[in-house]
Amino acid sequence: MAPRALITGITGQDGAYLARFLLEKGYEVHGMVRRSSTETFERINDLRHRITLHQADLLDQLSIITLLQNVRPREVYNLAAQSFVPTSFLQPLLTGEFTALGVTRVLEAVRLVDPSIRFYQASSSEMFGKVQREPQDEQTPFWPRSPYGAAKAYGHWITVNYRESYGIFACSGILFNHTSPLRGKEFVTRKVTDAVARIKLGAQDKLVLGNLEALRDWGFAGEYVDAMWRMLQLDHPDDFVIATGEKHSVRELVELAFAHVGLDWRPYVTIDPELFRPAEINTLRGDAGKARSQLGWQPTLSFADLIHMMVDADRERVARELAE
Ligand code: NAP
Ligand code: G4F
Repeated sequence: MAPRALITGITGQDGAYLARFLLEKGYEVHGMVRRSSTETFERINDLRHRITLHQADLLDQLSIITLLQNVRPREVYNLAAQSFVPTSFLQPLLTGEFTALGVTRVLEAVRLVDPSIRFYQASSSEMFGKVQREPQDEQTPFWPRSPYGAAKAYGHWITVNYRESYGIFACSGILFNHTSPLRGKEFVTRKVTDAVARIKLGAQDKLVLGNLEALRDWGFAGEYVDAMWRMLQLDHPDDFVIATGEKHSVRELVELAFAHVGLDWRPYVTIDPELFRPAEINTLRGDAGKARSQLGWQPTLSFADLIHMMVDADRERVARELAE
């Protein structure tokens, strides 16, 4: 019988890649979606006939319990969250409800319905915040710099706590920034590649950004979902940093994306101090040595190839939209 997995956040970037990855591995894939007045599900539209979607919400404990009772999955991947850092400063309480307490609600459902379920928590390098060591690994202390980072730190520790208290097979993947052509357009990588495509095709004339000096460790989402799955196949649950080990600035990202279409970025980019954050994370770079040795996982796509792939995908899409 095909193993059965449930993905919360299946409509997001990682959910869409993970659903494809698990289908290829022969899984029966179920996804949790929240009610909306307009159902677009644009990242998973091509998969709709191969997956089963169920309505539930991270805010509603009973809906998650009922979902697990109906689906009875072997693996649960908890990817759902309010994941945009600037929004977490504007809506800190809602972010705490979704991104922190939402984890406890899913873990409580696992504990009550079937404690043998294998559980993956989408933790984040945002927990390292004001970094205490470079590069960051599983032993590096956390110092979150946003309500989102603080909520993820809670989600991480409650996952460890359910493992230690109730023996639940619960893993926390501490993933550094990962992106793709399916990335939300509010995040800086996709904001830049979408703008470059539109500028090249004459549909936009400037790009307004915040802090160009921030450094991030960016990988490809399509490769990172493989690491999530590998964690749940271990003999014993554990926590892993997933990263490339390289860091690049937002400025480098911008230069690279514009150069790929033969443009100099300087005439197009302006800086708006409103886009700076109340507290910034200046630098992040992960050490995924433990994942390499214990999961056999390592990233292969270079930063330049990743950004070029995203610019190419946005150029194709924008050209199609302009032709319609
Ligand atoms: P994303 O594209 O923003 O997707 C977030 C998902 O969560 C969406 O499917 C969203 O549904 C769902 N969601 C939000 N609130 C919900 C609620 N109350 N009930 C049910 N579902 C809800 O995020 P992503 O980039 O795929 O990231 C996946 C996870 O990894 C997130 O937890 C994120 O915080 C974490 N993470 C991401 C990165 C990264 O660089 N991408 C790095 C580290 C950790 P709607 O479509 O309805 O909005
Ligand atoms: O793309 P970003 O918004 O991603 P950020 O804040 O690093 O968070 C992402 O990665 C985390 C993993 O570390 C995830 F947990 C989280 O869910 C999310 O996926 O911003 C990256 C950097 C920041 O330093 C920001 O200040 O880019 C800088 N930046 C400069 N101009 C900008 C902009 N960010 C955005 N979103 N928009 C700008 O115009």
